[in-house]
Amino acid sequence: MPVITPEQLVSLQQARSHIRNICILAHVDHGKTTLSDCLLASNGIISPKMSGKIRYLDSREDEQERGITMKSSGISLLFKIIKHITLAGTVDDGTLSQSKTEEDDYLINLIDSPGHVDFSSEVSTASRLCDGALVIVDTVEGVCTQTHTVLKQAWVENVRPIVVLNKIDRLITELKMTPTEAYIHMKNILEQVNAIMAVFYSEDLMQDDARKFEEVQQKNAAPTTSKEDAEALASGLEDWNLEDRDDSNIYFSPEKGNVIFGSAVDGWAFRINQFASIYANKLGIKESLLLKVLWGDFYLDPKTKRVIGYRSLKGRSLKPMFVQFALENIWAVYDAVFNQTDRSKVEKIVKALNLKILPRDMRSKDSKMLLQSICGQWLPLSSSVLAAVVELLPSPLDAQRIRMPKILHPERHISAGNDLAEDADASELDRAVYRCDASANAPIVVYISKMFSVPAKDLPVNKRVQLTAEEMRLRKMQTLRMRQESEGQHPNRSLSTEELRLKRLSALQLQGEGPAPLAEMVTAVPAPEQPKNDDHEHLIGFARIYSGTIKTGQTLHVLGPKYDPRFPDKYRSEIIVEQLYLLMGRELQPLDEVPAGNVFGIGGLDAHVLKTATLSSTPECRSLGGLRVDAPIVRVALEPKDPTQMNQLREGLKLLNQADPSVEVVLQETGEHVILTAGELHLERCLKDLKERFAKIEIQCSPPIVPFRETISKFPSLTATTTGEAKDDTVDTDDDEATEAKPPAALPTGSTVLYTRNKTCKVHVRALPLPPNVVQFLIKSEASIKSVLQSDDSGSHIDDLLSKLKEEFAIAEKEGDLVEPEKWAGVVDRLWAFGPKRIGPNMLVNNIAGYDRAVWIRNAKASGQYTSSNNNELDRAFDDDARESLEDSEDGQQDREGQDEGPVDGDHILGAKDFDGSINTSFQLATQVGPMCAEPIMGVCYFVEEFEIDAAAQTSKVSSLSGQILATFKDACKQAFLGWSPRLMLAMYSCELQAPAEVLGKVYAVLAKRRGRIISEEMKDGTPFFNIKSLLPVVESFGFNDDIRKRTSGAASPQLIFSGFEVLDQDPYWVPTTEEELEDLGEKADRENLAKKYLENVRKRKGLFVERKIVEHAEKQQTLKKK
Ligand SMILES: Nc1nc2c(ncn2[C@@H]2O[C@H](COP(=O)(O)OP(=O)(O)OP(=O)(O)O)[C@@H](O)[C@H]2O)c(=O)[nH]1
Ligand SMILES: [Mg+2]
Repeated sequence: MPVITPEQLVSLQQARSHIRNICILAHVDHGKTTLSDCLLASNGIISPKMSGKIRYLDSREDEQERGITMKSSGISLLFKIIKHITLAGTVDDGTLSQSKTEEDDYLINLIDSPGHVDFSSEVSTASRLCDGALVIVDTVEGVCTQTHTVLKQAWVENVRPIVVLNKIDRLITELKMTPTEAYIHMKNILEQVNAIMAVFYSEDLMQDDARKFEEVQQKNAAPTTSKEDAEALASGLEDWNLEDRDDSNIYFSPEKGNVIFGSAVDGWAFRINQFASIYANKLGIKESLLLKVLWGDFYLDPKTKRVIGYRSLKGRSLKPMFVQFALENIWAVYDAVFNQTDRSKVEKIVKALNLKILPRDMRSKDSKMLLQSICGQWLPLSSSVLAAVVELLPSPLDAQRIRMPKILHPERHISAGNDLAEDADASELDRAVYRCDASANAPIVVYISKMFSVPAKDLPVNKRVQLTAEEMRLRKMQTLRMRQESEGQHPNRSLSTEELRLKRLSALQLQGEGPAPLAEMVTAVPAPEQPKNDDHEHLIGFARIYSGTIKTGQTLHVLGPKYDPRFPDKYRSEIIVEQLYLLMGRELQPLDEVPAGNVFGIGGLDAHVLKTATLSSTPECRSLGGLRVDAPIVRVALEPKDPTQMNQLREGLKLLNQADPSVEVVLQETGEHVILTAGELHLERCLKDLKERFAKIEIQCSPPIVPFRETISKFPSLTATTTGEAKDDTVDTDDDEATEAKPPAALPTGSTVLYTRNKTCKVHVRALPLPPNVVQFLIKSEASIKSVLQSDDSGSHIDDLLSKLKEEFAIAEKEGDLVEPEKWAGVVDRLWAFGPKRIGPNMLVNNIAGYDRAVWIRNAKASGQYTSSNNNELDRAFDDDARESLEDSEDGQQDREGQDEGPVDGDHILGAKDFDGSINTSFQLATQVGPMCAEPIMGVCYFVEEFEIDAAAQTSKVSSLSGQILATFKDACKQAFLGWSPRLMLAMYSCELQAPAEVLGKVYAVLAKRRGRIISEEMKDGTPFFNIKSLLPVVESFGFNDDIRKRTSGAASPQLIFSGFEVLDQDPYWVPTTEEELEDLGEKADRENLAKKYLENVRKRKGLFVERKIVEHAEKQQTLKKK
């Protein structure tokens, strides 16, 4: 296998039409890294014998140990296509047609991504940089959750996919399917994949239609000037209704070439065109026609030698052509090879296929090896896959025209077929990006999708490089000479001219080095500025250049994800490009420049880029936006084992935060360092990185901290019939600020009346549970609520959101989900705020007689207090548990919205209007820190029924009262909450796993032990596997994966995906009261009360009061002692 040199690759970087940027996507363990091994072997990076075994791109130790990829990594490959070109000629004029061959080189920038859900952010970063994707589906497991996710990712990012049906060998050897069964099985899988694509397509279509309808309506609303206008409009309406949209290009079908069949581990793969070209001559059928019938229910009539369809079968048992001509051949090879006793069949096959198999391989007892060498020659995987890539996936020149408008201008709608690269209205910069312009004067636009860390010793400047033969000869002579001199041999002998020349040359080479050992084959090339600390970590940006040519020494602007060209001073810095690299898997190859359209690595950005960034030669460039990363769910607190090493930990955390797209590092108010990770495996990787690379210290890690939510049920509280009884057990917050009103018992459930400490102000709050559909709607709408809060003019968006909310309440009323239905009439029109963090799933509603406030944020807008910027500050104040990020710890200041600090003028009567902001703030605080165990509240609506200020207090300053009101109101919310029977909500994972029937019992046992709930159980067609979907509380999930693997001896491996919060229907404050209950469950019933157990654990962790009997059965212990 010829080794491809980096120089060959670099020279191809200029040929933009010959570049393909692709990533490999799939569900976990479907064979991505194994497949990339085969592609690497074709470039001589690894030996073909090792391909599929070493998983070269899994370069981390833990990746190799566990067999799971944990990061995406890039590598550049070269692919040669030899084209046979038939030169035109006619028989008439005497010139016969001739053919010649032409070689074409392609540069493939390949990114292998992880399939485990914990690392799904790595998939986002990979697909952002690529134009095409190989989506691998394991034919045994079929379409899995992550298959769906990666197809969606490719769809959203406009990345063109090719499907690879992998592990076909398992259908033959493990599942013992016949070729026909395998064909039906694979047909099913393809249908499933296409059904997913159809859903994406129709979703987009519906959105498109809705948008067009809106546009037409808006035009309609504008007064039309002429009859023609009106007609044009009407025809426009008809147009989009009748528009015939072609969706055929989105589906996968072998005849189109976008489906590859193969086995990565055995190194073979094919597309049906390969068999079409083999059989076209033999069958006397045109290749193009054969291509159309080689997949699907088409049969070759043995009598007529004609292709017939299913209907013409007329009961005959013919096999589909795909089975007869493709699969049966492969099955025959497997049969022959695994038949150890009779090797003659193999010899026959080898001869028929005209392959050259080494006699050593032929004689080998290792059938797998023989199989690999036969199949690898007959249907080499790399050629089939890379030919499909080159043929079907777009070059950056084509892809950027389609992909970049959406990435540069996500807010605009760009209709298909509009070529913006030639659009005169587009800016020069935009056009350069769409055209992938690499010319020297084109503006430079580079996107960095993630930062990854490389130990300093692995950087090319510090790498040991191979010496050439000449260099080695020189060195050898030099050493010999030195030895001779030192031994005093022939000290006075004069040197020959040749020896002198060599001596001079080698002295130049070995400047500053002592005598080197004779046998040394490699040497370190001294770097111009070698880092002093060799075990340092360097961060390299994983980047793609969309326009211009980036060169070392250039000065570029670094634009943060929030950068806006209208404010060029914010989120922008400048750098001088220091190092550029060709990504070669485990290695980096230094480059001087990279032209547009390439994926590459860039160093020296540590101080400028956190996770993603855009680099440009002009500040007019827009930021190419951050990536959507799912919120991490598993959090742990960390501390160094040796307390004096706190600084190292902080530095390490900073590096980790930068180098991992989905980890979040926070410094809590308590001073604790907390990291949030996507799952248990991700956490493990982060800890390993911290200990071994980033902080290099021993670290102690708390048990995982799982989030809970607090909510209320439809039933009155069991323990607190009057307000405040459960107080002792609740979170203690500024209680002394409030005093209770006298007759609380007369009020309906969930009501609280409190006075401020100086008795001048009365607040009356009532809490009611929100109906479930409204809660779900508020959770779903979080992003849109946030965008309304952040934008300055969003009139129509506010209306839109509120009308949808009204619809949800109407649905809840119809379904009978409202507690006290009469209470909810017109509730949306009196909406005050959402909370916590102003976007959460709880509502504050104004029921104060005489206080007319405009709905939601309209009120603040009307009174001029509201700007999106002050809102941002408030947002930050409540951002994730009021914690601060390590980077900008000074930003965590709390801000009270719209407070009027001035004195009150003479005739102004103080009322709710003056304390609108305080009340909102205390609602935010009350919902952020619930009364049960200080976790956020979910699904509660607080009605402010009364708010009165005494005549005596009318002369006070607003500022002096607002503190007391804030505390009292917060307390009132808390007590109103406890008027209902409270519930904990558990974070849930949805868990999907496949398991063979014989281990099902064990799987269920593990699930049951961990309080999982089975949702569905289906047998996978044609396989002995069951697909089990279940829900599992996150709090019970730690160690679940290992547990399942151990109990089933590795037969089942689950995927856990966070699916939201679910009510645990148990009152944690419930205690047995009747005699029977007392007898059965004991005085406290704590063993039965799971909610109580969870609650107490959280309270204990947070240092809150937990009622405990420390010594139980003390007498018994005494008696034992006496014995
Ligand atoms: N029988 C068979 N096994 C395969 C094939 N391809 C991959 N495997 C095996 O499947 C397992 C997983 O392969 P990987 O290449 O690590 O899978 P992956 O998709 O990279 O996995 P992640 O990166 O962790 O998501 C390994 O044990 C491979 O040997 C195949 O074609 N046939
Ligand atoms: Mg992998």
